[in-house]
Order: sequence, then structure tokens, then C-alpha cells
Amino acid sequence: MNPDYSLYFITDSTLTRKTIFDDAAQAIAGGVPIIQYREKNKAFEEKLTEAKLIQSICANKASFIINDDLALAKQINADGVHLGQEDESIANARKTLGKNRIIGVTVHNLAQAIQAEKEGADYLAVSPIFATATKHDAGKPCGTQLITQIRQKTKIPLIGIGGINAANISEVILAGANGAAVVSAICAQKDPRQAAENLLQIIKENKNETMRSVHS
Ligand code: TZP
Ligand code: MG
Repeated sequence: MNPDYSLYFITDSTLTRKTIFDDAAQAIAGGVPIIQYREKNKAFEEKLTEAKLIQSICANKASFIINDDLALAKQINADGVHLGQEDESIANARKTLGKNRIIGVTVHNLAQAIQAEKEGADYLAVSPIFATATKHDAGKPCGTQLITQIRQKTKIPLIGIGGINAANISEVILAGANGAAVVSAICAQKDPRQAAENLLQIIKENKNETMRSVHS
């Protein structure tokens, strides 16, 4: 499986202006190729119902990843799972989901990135790039330099996460990331579809810029 990581939308039931389902549908309408269901405060059964609904919204249009909950990812046969440093081990996730499923891992430094790649992660999320109010325990911003540093030492896809918006997403791409993961820059906007389109346009322009500098 080789998903497009350019713009990775993460749902948030506490920040949405409508519903996480509406956000997912609007994000996809705006061109988002990958969506993560992230829900910290609900029981398994409720998450199961919600995740199935988002999975059906994503069907054939976007890859669908479950945050944290390996059992949920397994049960609905999601495209993959996203793990933090405190979550399930990569080995256990791989054993549970098999080789055709995506395992993403959050990393905060170069050593964690090298380790996660070695253990078989499919992509890395470098976190938090900028200050964010969305995740209270996100820690100190690492800046885009860490993306550049990790890019030089690893081969798997890299995304930036944390405080990324239309004003700074170009920096994330120019630093060498394959894409950016966002919550509020889509779901807290008046028009999430328009917000997604706008972010994707900036990503595209800056990827072209990266290609030009590589080939000149
Ligand atoms: N992991 C690290 S920062 C973050 C997560 C889930 C939240 C990112 O939210 P926002 O609104 O895009 O800053
Ligand atoms: Mg987690």
C-alpha cells in the first residue's frame, strides 16, 4: 500500500464546527487523500460506530487510519494505525494487522525516527513542528529543522504535525516532508473544503519548488 501523504486530516470531535463526519466528507471533497480517526474520550463501541462511518466516507477516495487503537483498526480492517511513542509497539501492530497495512509512528527526535524505521514503520510524523493548542501534551515545538535532519537519515515518508496552517505549511514541505497532518487548519475553519483545497494548492506549489531546486 502506497498512500498519498500530502495532506493528512485528523478528526477532532471537540474542535469540529459541525461533525467529524461532515469534516471528513468536506476534506475529501477538497482533495484530502488520507484521514485519521482520532478520538480520546469515547468507549470502544461508540468509536467502532463512528470509525465505520468515516471508513465508508473514505471508501475508494482516501486512506483511512485509526489513531492509537489497534483493536479498533483490526476490527474494521482500517488501512492502518497511527502510534505514539507511548502506544502499542510497532512489532505488535505489524503482527496484528499484517504487512499490507500502514503503521505510522509519531517521533520527536532523530533517534526515535531511526528506531521506528528500523522496526518497520511505514511513515513517520514529526511532532510538534510548531506550537499547537489542539494537543495539550504535544511538548516543545521542534521546528522544521528536525524534518530536514530526519529526511537525511531515513527513507520512509515523513509528515510534519502540530500547528501547521496555510501560513506555515510551505516551510514544512520545503524542509523535506512528504506532507503535513492538520486538525484545526481544516476542522476549525468556516469552510473545511475550501481550507483543504487551499492547503493542497500550497503543498503542490512548494513540491514543485523542491523539485526545481533538486534538478537545478
Ligand atoms: N499530535 C501532535 S500535535 C497534534 C497531534 C494530534 C495536534 C495537531 O493539531 P493542529 O490543530 O493541526 O495543530
Ligand atoms: Mg497515540
